[in-house]
Amino acid sequence: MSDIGVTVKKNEDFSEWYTEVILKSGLADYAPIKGCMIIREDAYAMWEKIQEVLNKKIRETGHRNVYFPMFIPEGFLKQESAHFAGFVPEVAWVTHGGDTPLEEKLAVRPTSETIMYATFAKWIRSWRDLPLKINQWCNIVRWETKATKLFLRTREFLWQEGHTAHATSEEAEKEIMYVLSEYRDIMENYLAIPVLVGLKSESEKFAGALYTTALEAIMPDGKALQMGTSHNLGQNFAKVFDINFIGEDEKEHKVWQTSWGITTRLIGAVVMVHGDDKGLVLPPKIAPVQVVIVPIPYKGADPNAIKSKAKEIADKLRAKGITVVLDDRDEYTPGWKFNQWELKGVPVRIEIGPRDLKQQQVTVARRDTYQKTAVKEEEAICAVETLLVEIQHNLFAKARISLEEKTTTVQSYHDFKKVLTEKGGFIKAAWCGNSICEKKIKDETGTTIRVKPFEKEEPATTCVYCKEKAKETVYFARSY
Ligand code: 86X
Repeated sequence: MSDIGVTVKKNEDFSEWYTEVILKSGLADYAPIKGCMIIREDAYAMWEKIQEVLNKKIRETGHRNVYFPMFIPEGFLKQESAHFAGFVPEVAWVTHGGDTPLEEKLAVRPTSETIMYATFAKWIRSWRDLPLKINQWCNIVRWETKATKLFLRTREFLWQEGHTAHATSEEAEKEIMYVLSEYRDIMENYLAIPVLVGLKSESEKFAGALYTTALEAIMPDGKALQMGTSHNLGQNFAKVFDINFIGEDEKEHKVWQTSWGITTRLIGAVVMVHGDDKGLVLPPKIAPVQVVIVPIPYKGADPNAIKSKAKEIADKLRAKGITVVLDDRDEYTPGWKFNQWELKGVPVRIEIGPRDLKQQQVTVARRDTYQKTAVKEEEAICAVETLLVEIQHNLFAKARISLEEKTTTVQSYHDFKKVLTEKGGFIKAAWCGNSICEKKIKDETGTTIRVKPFEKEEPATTCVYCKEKAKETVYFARSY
């Protein structure tokens, strides 16, 4: 048991637990390059599920997938120096082809605005070419200098980047809100992770944007995690890259743009939020395996009777579109298999033993609560379908309670700091809107404004820091 199962308790050393769960469940492995990781089969399957869901949504609304080169000529990034200056230390460069130095060095894309928007300028001529709505699934390289962490911060990661150009500001705004709501649907109804949605403050927004919106979740250690972002770029890039169109009014205009993205860090969030001391706990809607069937053989009886019953049930579940593994390997004991599939977070386990066979029933165990029930064979398929839905809901409900527990409203800076040391999480406080206060709070506590919620609640009172009149209520937190 010792080195197969998880040895660290989630609430004793969260960070160690996280790494151990990922490595032992086989989601990922370290790569022989510092700061890089190997995304293994099960994690990649989850990423494909996220792709499938988002692709379906955005295709229905007229977005198309594309692929741009991963190499960006230095000149492109320089054109846009105002926004990229701060990022330069993170850029990885290709300088040689074989032994020959390149005439112009090439950045390995840290994001694709510049190469895409230089091309938009060529593609867009008239209002008839708008809106232009594209999306790219690709890898991204950012040469992190901070400590890396599996899924959350690696020097290479996978993402999607959506980029749109519109004739009007209103259309761009609609796009941003549309993307946010679809992201939210994925996070809450697929990953079962509740999020706060709102605006970033001026100092936290993407420098190239008019404003940045984001979805933020809270992790069990009280740190916030940005789950996705959607920017209103206004005409900032249109000005730099000359993305102009002739309008219906026959005059020349600049386009209005948006960009938005989610990354493989979402998988890290799923591990953190739902996992337990035995390993992963995967929401059924993104689990690569939703049901595992473990036949329990017994001495002195026909193992084939159990195996063929197991096969029959597996086929019936598969016919309902459920992903099933029938683990009838003889070289492992049932107990070993239970541990292994629990480690991998499979939502439902079906056991079929001699007693079950005799009584025409199966034993159903759920991963989220460890509850085990005997179910009549003829009701088994329906019961499992219902159970998968229930587990999905239960995981979300638990995560929502955790978000609520980890959100504290404070009136004073004294309470702010007290809450931060005692439990962390989101700290909801009134703020004057001044970036000087924001900066002081950041320097003194390590927290940043994660989000300024769209839904404005109670009228704000006085700023938690300077005690001047407050402009709004915002959420602070330490973050990944
Ligand atoms: C900001 C902005 C935006 C499309 C998204 O957030 C969603 C998808 N892009 C990305 N950003 C950078 O622009 C950036 C640029 C360079 Cl050169 C870099 F090295 C790192 C960066 N990180 C973030």
